[in-house]
Amino acid sequence: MPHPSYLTLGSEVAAALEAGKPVVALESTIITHGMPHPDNLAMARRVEALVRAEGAVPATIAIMDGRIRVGLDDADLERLAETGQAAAKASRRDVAALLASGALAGTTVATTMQAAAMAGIRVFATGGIGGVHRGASESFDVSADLEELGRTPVAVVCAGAKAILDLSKTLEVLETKGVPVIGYGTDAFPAFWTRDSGLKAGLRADDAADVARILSVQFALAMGGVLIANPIPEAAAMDKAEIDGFIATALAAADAEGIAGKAVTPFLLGKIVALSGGRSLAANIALVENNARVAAGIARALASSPA
Ligand code: PSU
Ligand code: MN
Repeated sequence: MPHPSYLTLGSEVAAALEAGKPVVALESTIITHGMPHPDNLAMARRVEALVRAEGAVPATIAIMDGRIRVGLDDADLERLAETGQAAAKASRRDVAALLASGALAGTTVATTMQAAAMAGIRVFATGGIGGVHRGASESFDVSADLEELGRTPVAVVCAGAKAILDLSKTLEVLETKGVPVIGYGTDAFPAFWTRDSGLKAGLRADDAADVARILSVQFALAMGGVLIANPIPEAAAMDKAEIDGFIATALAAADAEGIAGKAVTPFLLGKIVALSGGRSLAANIALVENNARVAAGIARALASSPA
């Protein structure tokens, strides 16, 4: 168990967990580094409301004032959204130093999984996970999200990995780490802004109960995380050729400006929002909302399935 003084559960989250009610973890790097203000705040609020509407309790996670906070109030969401990229982006390696300094930080998929597991939350919704970057054979840039999925028993509902990445290599590493990848209502591995990367997810589930059956076994065996790949809704999906063009332009700009390390993903996402005149942001918001709804359904199915 983590040292209790570093983990603070919101009262509603604590009560729900105590009573065995469904809870959905939500990350905060998507608020601080993934979207511009004020869209980030509207997204954070709406995602929490959608989780509630589906009968689960939202637990947005962040590092604030020397604590890992699980379950935030509206003032906390505002603080994260307004601070934006001036906040830290907390990956697993940053957690101790950020707690020691008391700095404000958004938690990535990796760190949110870690915190959710500490708190006893099994289901987590995000936009798209990090993965193997293009050119990783030279840069070695592989997201800590993949490592965390291999070792931490939390189900991550996403719209695939962000298509700025090398999706084929990302799936290879997920296989190496022993992570089941479940297409939700699809055989395909989705590509974040589009529904089909041309690659296969490997497993398929067609409803929340289907997913919960696999999760129950995975968690009973303490086998690590599970990726649930839920494609962006058809109506919100972008045109593949168009988004591929934006990605290529953004990658070239990152290269020209020498962007590296943890700055890469926020830089590329921001660039693509600008290039698309905000349309990629609208798609990103739609897919996160869709993931929140599906995650709440899975959390409900898991809470009512025999342990
Ligand atoms: N999903 C989104 N937008 C985001 C992210 C996910 O729709 O900004 C964030 C998550 O926090 C994820 C991070 O962990 O991007 C990946 O960062 P990196 O590639 O540096 O590991
Ligand atoms: Mn990286």
